[in-house]
Amino acid sequence: MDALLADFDPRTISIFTTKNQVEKTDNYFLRSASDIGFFFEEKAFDEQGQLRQPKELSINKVGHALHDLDPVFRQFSRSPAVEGVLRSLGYKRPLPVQSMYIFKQPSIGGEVVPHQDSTFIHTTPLSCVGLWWALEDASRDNGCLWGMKGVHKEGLKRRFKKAEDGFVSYDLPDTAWDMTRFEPLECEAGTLVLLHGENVHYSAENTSPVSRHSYSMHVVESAPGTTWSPDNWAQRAPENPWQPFYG
Ligand SMILES: O=C(O)CCC(=O)C(=O)O
Repeated sequence: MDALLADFDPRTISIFTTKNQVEKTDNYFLRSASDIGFFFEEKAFDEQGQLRQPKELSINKVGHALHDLDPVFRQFSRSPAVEGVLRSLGYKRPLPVQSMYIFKQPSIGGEVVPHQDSTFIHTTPLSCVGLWWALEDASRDNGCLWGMKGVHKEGLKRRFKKAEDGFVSYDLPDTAWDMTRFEPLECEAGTLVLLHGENVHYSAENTSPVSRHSYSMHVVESAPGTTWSPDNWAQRAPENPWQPFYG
């Protein structure tokens, strides 16, 4: 990631926030499904629109095709150990559809609001699983994940869909989640957290002086009988087709 950031020209700016995804037609965001895009923290800029600090401390996340396009991330994401996890979960032809390196920068790391991954990564029938690796210790102080036990049995609440004109939006308003049901998923660097696609999770703002880097990859079933929804925001460019693990 250090090497990718060193090569990145911060003049190609896009800000990432899960709060403003409604009705977004940001082509940079949509293209990142087939590419490696760089997204800045909302609080990274001053009133003149200039970065307050070096780009390395201003990026919110990098995604969403690291697992296919970057040799280092590809090797890790498609390693026998990861394949073994997916086999053990019963996937017949697992397809990694997106990957993200999230920085949770010290002091300015933005929140990720409560969501179900299947809202964004939809198949029929539902099949998404999130693999989330703590690259640094994650605690309540620096913005660890928070999950809700048992909520994956309560169904998918809404979808984030792309219309034919390229507009992406939620089909229903957000659920008023009972915040007292969330539990912190504090963990040490190196921990893998598996997130059922209908689990609801979030991470708070990082106001501490310590970063919380993580890498996550979302995988769906692609064996016959399961279909990738054509109105998902993430669709692949013809020159970079989906690449399942095996099967
Ligand atoms: O790393 C985070 O803060 C959020 C990650 C997340 O929501 C996900 O990987 O689905």
